Amino acid sequence: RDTININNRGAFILFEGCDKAGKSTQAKKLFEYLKNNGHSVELWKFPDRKTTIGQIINGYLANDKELDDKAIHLLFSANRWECMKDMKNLLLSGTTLIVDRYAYSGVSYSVAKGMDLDWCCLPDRGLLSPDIIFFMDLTAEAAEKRGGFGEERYEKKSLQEKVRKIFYMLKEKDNDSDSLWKILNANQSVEMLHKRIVESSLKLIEKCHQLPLKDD
Ligand code: DGP
Ligand code: NA
Ligand code: NA
Repeated sequence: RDTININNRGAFILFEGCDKAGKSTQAKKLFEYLKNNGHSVELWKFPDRKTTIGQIINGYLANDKELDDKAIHLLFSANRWECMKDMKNLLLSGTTLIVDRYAYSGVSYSVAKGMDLDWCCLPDRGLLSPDIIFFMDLTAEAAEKRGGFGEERYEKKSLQEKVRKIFYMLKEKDNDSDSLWKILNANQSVEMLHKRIVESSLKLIEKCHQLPLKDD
């Protein structure tokens, strides 16, 4: 594991979970909170549909385009890789990054389709590691009640159930000694969740100032 020693770096805060779990809502609320309290902070989202690669991904998710499972998996990963340099520079310059989905979604959705776990993990090896993962946990039944799933490719109850199981598998696979994963019951009020997320994030940001940045 390579490490870069730096003082006063920003924290890499990740939100993960199934569709409809409330990741984007909480990521945005945390962003606003930190910004309003004088922190240097940016909000990022994957897939980043604005890049050339992101536009292909968008077409695939909208069911406009069919792509080989392995090809689309690699494109999702490439969409993260193309941002690494900018993310690293921001973190090293002291900016905290709040990221809405990342490599854990990358692996979970592909493995849920029936792809091999080890093969799926490989392309993301070496990406920057998050300092904390807020896993917004919601059952597929509860997700469906939130106005139902939309038209996009993966928004189906049976697939979401598998995705959720694989997220838990990835948590087990991470030897979680420094409690990277925070499992949050997403079936509670937006404000309760926000309060808890702010508390953990403030502690983390303080701690990260003295920690090296990890890429594994
Ligand atoms: P979102 O914009 O967060 O609603 O995500 C779009 C959909 O794409 C959602 O169903 C989750 C899925 N997704 C996100 N990242 C990846 C990835 O890296 N690989 C795969 N296969 N699916 C992903
Ligand atoms: Na979605
Ligand atoms: Na979202």
